[in-house]
Parts: sequence; structure tokens; C-alpha cells
Amino acid sequence: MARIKIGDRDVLIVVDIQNDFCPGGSLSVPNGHEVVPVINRLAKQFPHVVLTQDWHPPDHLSFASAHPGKKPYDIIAVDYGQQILWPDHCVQATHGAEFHKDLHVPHAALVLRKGIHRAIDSYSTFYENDRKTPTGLVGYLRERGFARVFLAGLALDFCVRYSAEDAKREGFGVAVIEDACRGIDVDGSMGAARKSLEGLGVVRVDPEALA
Ligand code: VGL
Ligand code: ZN
Repeated sequence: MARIKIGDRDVLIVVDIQNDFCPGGSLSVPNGHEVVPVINRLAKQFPHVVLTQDWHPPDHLSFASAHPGKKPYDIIAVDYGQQILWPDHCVQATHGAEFHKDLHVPHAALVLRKGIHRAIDSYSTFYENDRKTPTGLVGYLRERGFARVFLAGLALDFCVRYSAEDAKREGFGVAVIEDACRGIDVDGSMGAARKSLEGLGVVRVDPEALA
């Protein structure tokens, strides 16, 4: 296996390792907690780490509870296209929005919060689902001089996928560390994610390949 040498122009983005996405949480990703020790180890190999946090106001448009008569996983039309409705999750300043208690990445330099606008969901950590509202992360990464983005976290078929796609479009080298990700898998979303990432030339790497 080819080794990838991690250096100063590489950044690890750890996506949404929050209680609500782990078993017992309101939008739990099957076996989501399993990535925590993997990410803790991985992060030690990266001098630069960013953590992201899904961070919604209580009446967020992506919540089924905000749409009378609708239930989680229904799909509705909104201004920017289709929106899957989710159980209430990652509400700002609640236990569900906190990082998993065992996540240990003390040297992470930035915590980027997304999904903060009531009327726009945000899967990607770079652009919200209207595809034009920026989170500011592109500017941060450019100003810090990073060239390659490595992604790990939850959920592979939503936030990791869309973040990888946007990073690629923005001209960064992108690798997804799949062993450090888990997916939700609604309506074939895992297959769709793998196909899309492959089509864009996003590299899949094993944690063991990093040096
Ligand atoms: C996510 C669904 C809704 C994710 C966030 O982090 O993948 N998925 N909000
Ligand atoms: Zn969300």
C-alpha cells in the first residue's frame, strides 16, 4: 500500500462526532461511536485538525417537527430544492449537540459550526444546502495555506460526502478515510455517496497508509 506522508499543508477535518449521531442519540448513525478511538489515533498524526459541529436552532427547517403532518425521512420541497426531514438533532447548546465524551483532539485549532441558519440545512462544512451560503471554512483553509483535506467522521453519506465534494470543487486535494466514517444509509444514500466521490476522483485512504 502506498504511504501518504502527512505534512504542514495537510488538514484533518473531523465531521460531527456529536452525541445525537451516536447510539442513543436522536439521529444515531449505526455504530457511529466506533469511529471515536480511530479518530483519536488518527488526529495524532495530523499537526492541523478542524472539528465540525452540526448546530441547529430549535425550529430548524430540516426538522420534521417544524412541518405539521410530516415525519422524519419524508422529503419536502424548499426554496433551494429537496430537503430530507430529520428527527430534531444537534440543537444549539444541548447535550445532543455536544461532542462525544471520548473524542480527544486537544490540538484542534478550529471548531466550525454549521446549519446555524433556520431556513437552510447544511450537510457540507463549506457551503450550506442552498449551495451558495458559505460557512467560511474555504477562506480559513486557504489563509492557513492548506492544500490537502482529509475527512473523517459522521455521516459518510451526508456531511462527509458533501464536504468532500465541495473541497474538491474548491481545488483542494481530498481524501476520505472511510474506516474513520460511518453512514446513515437512507434510500441508497451510501451507494450514491461512494459513486459520486469516485466520480469526482476523491481518494479513499486507510488509516494505516498515513505516515
Ligand atoms: C447530518 C443529517 C442531518 C450529518 C447532519 O452530519 O451527516 N446528517 N444533519
Ligand atoms: Zn443536521
